[in-house]
Amino acid sequence: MSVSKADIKEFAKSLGMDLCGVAGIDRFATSPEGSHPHDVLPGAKSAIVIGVRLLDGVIQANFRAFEDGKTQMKGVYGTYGYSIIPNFELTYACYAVARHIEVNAGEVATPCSTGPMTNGAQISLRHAAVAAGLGVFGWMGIVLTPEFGARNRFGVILTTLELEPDPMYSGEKLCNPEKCGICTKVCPSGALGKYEDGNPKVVEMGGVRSEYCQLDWAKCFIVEERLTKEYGATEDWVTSENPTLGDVFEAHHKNPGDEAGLQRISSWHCGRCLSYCPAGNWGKHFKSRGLSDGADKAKI
Ligand code: B12
Ligand code: SF4
Ligand code: SF4
Repeated sequence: MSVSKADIKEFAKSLGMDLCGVAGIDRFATSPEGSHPHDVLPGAKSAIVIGVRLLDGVIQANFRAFEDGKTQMKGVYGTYGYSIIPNFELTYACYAVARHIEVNAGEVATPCSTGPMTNGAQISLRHAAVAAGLGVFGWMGIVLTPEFGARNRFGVILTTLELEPDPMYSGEKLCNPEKCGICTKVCPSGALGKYEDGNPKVVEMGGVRSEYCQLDWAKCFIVEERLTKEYGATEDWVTSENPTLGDVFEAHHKNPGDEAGLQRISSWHCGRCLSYCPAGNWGKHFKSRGLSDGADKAKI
């Protein structure tokens, strides 16, 4: 039996996926060595990207924490918006799609890791989502879709099955960093550069040039993993003012485990950039329903 792109999209939908797109491997021509799809699956001809939206009811839990000080609400985001449900949903769906292809088309299909708790990053899922036409890089560096703004998570299946690629995204402009900059403003640790400071990352894929800010990983990690007292730790596990990734990894090992549920260290303490990004009709989803007073009300 052959398997078409339409079959795969229908199948992904039946698994609860909100988004599905296909990229040809030529769109990854500028990938750095080691993170090209052929480094993961030699002979891959297509990258299938699936995505789930994050529920409004889950994102609003972040607003209760950021705007009302109800920090226990972060568990809702952690479980249903970050490390547990979206990752496992995507992990199972990647596996099911890969299995569907191997069983029905007789081609090889490799499901990639989806994020926290699923061990490693074989390729950049953000780049793959853009290459599959699902959206664009927002200034904050993650992918915005017209349907859900930044509030998506992605998974990738690489396959030797040749599928017709979807066009690159060419719809309404989703990010205007020169006018917006909300992600940079709400980031508590200054991990996201300002548009006016220049020096963005530049990527060319499928004939489309994208720019996004240089993320300071170490500064984001410090907040996400609560590595200083300022962000809720019992100790300053990181003491340097300009920490390196090495400082952060060392701190990560020193930091004793907390009430992290299935993880040793809970890693969902932030997500402000994703939650307040206005793309994907943020006002209609949150402001007009009285769920958020907006980024200006977010306390650090
Ligand atoms: C590690 C990681 C982090 C790290 C580093 C983030 C980063 N931007 O790299 C930290 C902890 C800081 C982080 C934070 C968050 N993350 Co995160 N993270 C990841 C993870 C697991 C790996 C990212 C990775 O590969 N980094 C490797 C380094 C070296 O990345 P890099 O500097 O960009 O360089 C690589 C690529 O850029 C690539 N590359 C460079 N040029 C080119 C050109 C081409 C053509 C191609 C193809 C590739 C390519 O090659 C480099 C080497 O691999 C991905 C899942 C995944 N597998 O992609 C999720 C992922 C990026 N995270 C995600 C999310 C949602 C978040 C948070 C919002 C979480 C939160 N707190 O709520 C924040 C957002 C912070 C931000 N504004 O970026 C989502 C983004 C979804 C989306 N809408 O796009 C992802 C895709 C997970 C998922 N399953 O959906 N994250
Ligand atoms: S997740 Fe938080 S700390 Fe990390 S970049 Fe976004 S706003 Fe900044
Ligand atoms: S918050 Fe504004 S500048 Fe940042 S990614 Fe979203 S739309 Fe772009």
